[in-house]
Amino acid sequence: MKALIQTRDTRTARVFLVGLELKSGDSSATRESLAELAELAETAGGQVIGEGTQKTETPNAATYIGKGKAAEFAAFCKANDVDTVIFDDDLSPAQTRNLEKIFNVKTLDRTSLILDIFAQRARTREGKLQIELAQLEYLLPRLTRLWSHLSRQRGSTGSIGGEGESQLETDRRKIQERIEKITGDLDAVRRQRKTQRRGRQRSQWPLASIVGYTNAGKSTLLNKLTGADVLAKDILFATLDPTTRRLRLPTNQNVLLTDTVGFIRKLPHGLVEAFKATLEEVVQADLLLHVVDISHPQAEEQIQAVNDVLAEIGAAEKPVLMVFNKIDQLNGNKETLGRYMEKHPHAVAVSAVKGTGIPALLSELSTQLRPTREFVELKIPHEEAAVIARLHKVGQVVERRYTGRTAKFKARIPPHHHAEFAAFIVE
Ligand SMILES: Nc1nc2c(ncn2[C@@H]2O[C@H](COP(=O)(O)OP(=O)(O)OP(=O)(O)O)[C@@H](O)[C@H]2O)c(=O)[nH]1
Ligand SMILES: [Mg+2]
Repeated sequence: MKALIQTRDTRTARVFLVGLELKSGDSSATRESLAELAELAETAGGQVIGEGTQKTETPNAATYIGKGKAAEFAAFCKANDVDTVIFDDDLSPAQTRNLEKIFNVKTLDRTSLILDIFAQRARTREGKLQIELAQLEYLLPRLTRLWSHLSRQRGSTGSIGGEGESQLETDRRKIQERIEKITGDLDAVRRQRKTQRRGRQRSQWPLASIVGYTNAGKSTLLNKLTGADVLAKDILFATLDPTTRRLRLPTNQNVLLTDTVGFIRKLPHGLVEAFKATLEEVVQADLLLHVVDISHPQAEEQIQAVNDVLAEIGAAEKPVLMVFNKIDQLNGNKETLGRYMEKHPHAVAVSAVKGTGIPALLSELSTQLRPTREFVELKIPHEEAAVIARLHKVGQVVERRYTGRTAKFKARIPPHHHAEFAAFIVE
C-alpha cells in the first residue's frame, strides 16, 4: 500500500521536459511555462537534460504530442540516459500509459510533479494528511497502469483475467478505505484548528494573511516584520504549513500575520481542495497582503494566477493590500515599478530582504485596518493610573491634555475594548 504512493526518489533523476505549443496560444507562454516546469523539476531534485516542444492544433488524445514527435524525443532520451520525462500539462491515465510504452522511462505530468514536491515538503500532520489525500485521489483512476506493472512483474502476461482483476479491486478498495480514514483524521485536525481560531478571535486581533505566487518572498516578509524564522529559500514551495505571528503596528494596534503556502499556475485542483483547510486562514482573514516578485518578468501573469486561486477558495472579495517586493532587484528600472503602481494605487513597494519600504507598508497596514478601531474622547481621573496605562497599551493616543484632577485624551481604541473604557468616554 505504502509503496503505491511512496515519494519518488527523483534526487538523481535525469529529466526531459515536454511542452505543447497550441497554434491558438503564443509561443512565449509555452517557453515560460516550461521554464517554470524546469524549476519545479529541479526543486524535486531532478537534473534537466533537455526539453522539447511541438506545435499543434490540439493535444493528441492517445499520446498528448504526436506519435512521430514522441518517438523522436524518446530516441533523444535513450541516447542521453534520461530516466524521467515530464509533461507540462496534465495527462490522462491512457496518455500516461501510452507514453510510458513509447519512452520506456518514468512518465510524469505537472500535477504529479507538484504532488511529489508537496509530499517531500510536508512537515505537520495536517500537511502530510492533505497531501496523501491529494495523491491517492490522483492515483485512483490511474490504478490500472500500476496494476499492469504489478502483473508484468509477476510474469502473468498470459492470464490477464480473474486473478489480476481481483488484485486491482483489492488495491482500489484499500485506497478507498485509506481515503476515508484520512478524511476522518483531517476532520478531527480541522475541528481542533477551529477551536484554536476561536481562541484567537476572542483576542479580537485582526487577521492578515500573506498570499502570493511561490517564491515571491512571503516568508522573507513575515520574518522581516515579526522576527519569525520561517524557512525562506530560493526554491518553489519552501513553505507548506501556515505560520502565524503577532505584529504590533506603530499605531499600537496588534495584527496577526499568517504566512502560508504559495500559489502557482496550473495548480492541481485536487491540491487546492486538499489544502482548503490550510487556506482557511486566507478565507478568514480581514485583509490579504498579496506579495508580488516585481522583478520577475511574468509578475503580471503571477498576479492573475494568484487571483484565480483566491477566487477558487472563495476569497476573491477580500480587501487586498498589494506588496511589490524585490525592488532591489529592479536595477533602477523605475518604469516597471511605475507601471504597476499606477495600476494598483494603494500598493506599497518594498524589499523584504533589505528592509526598504517597510515603514510605508506598516503605515498602509494601519490605515487599512483602521476601520476596525473607533475614535473616542475620554476623561480619566489621574488616580486611575491603571486605566491610563491600559489606554496607552491597547489604544492609539493622538492627543492628551492634563487639567486639574483629570486627564483628557483623544484616542483610537479597538471596539472590543469599548466596554473597558465606557465609564470614561465623554459624549
Ligand atoms: N533580492 C531580493 N530577494 C528576495 C526578496 N525577498 C525575498 N527574496 C528571496 O526570494 C527567495 C524566496 O523567498 P521566500 O521568502 O522563501 O518566498 P516565499 O514566497 O515564501 O516562497 P514559497 O514559500 O516557496 O512559496 C529567497 O531566496 C529570498 O531570499 C527581496 O526583497 N529582494
Ligand atoms: Mg515561504
